[in-house]
Amino acid sequence: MRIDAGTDRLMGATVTGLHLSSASETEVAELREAVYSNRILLIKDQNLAPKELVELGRALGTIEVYYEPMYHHPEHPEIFVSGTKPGESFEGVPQTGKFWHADYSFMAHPFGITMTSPQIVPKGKRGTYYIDMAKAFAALPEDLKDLLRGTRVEHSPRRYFKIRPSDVYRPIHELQAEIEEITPAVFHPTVFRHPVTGEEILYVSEAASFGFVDEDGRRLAPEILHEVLERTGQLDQTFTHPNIHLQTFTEGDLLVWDNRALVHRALHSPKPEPAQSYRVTVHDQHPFFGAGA
Ligand code: 7UC
Ligand code: FE
Repeated sequence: MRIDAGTDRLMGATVTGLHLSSASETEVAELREAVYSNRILLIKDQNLAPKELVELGRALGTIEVYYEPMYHHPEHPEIFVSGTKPGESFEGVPQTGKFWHADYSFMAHPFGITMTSPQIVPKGKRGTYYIDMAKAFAALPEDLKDLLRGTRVEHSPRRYFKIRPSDVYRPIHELQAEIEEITPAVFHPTVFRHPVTGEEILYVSEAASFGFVDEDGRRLAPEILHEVLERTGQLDQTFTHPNIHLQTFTEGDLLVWDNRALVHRALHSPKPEPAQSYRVTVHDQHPFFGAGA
């Protein structure tokens, strides 16, 4: 197995020569370590069957099954299906994650690792954008960093919750109330220590964050959230902000990333081309929010 830190100045490493079925414990330990030090691993030539993807998830930690069954693979609920494969008997949810977010940040217990296995990659523009929120935090002005440390940030899925087929003809207020009941807003530390790398992570995303609360429970001005999103690159509609990394991939690859340090945003083909990916998400051995949170 080889792990080559990429030439991209921002993040990512490419892994070649990994044979999962015969991988040694040392190799698996090396892989785990590499996820945190490189943020993203693009593992080549895997072509994992759904069952193998689930097994890998179990080998890495505890799989989190997505709370909304609409996304589940019919035979393997551990797999979240984005998009549809023509000719398949089930349909995945199209256009998922087309907004800056960290997976499950709106839950009380987010997971540390996200893996995706692209099944169909369209010929047109496709990939995933990432921003490293440790680097983004480090680059903020000192007074803004100080203002954010010790505050909490409100996270909720309410803005991007997808209408399900079963929601047709339901009054919108009923659905809104249901979202607040099933996934009530959570207040996470705005800045926490990464339990492995020790870096300070800014846990803020355009999709899920709804403002900051100080130690006395007072709301900070909404302009501060806007400034944080702007400075980190999450409001850049051109995706040319220096913090933004575009990760591309092909069929057969397996993408594994650090869901603590990164926010991501799917880039879906503007043309209605078939696209599909499988996702498995895993709680690793470390507390999500490291010390100092
Ligand atoms: O349909 C979607 O884009 C699903 C999205 C709201 N999930 C984000 C998550 O945290 O896993
Ligand atoms: Fe996501």
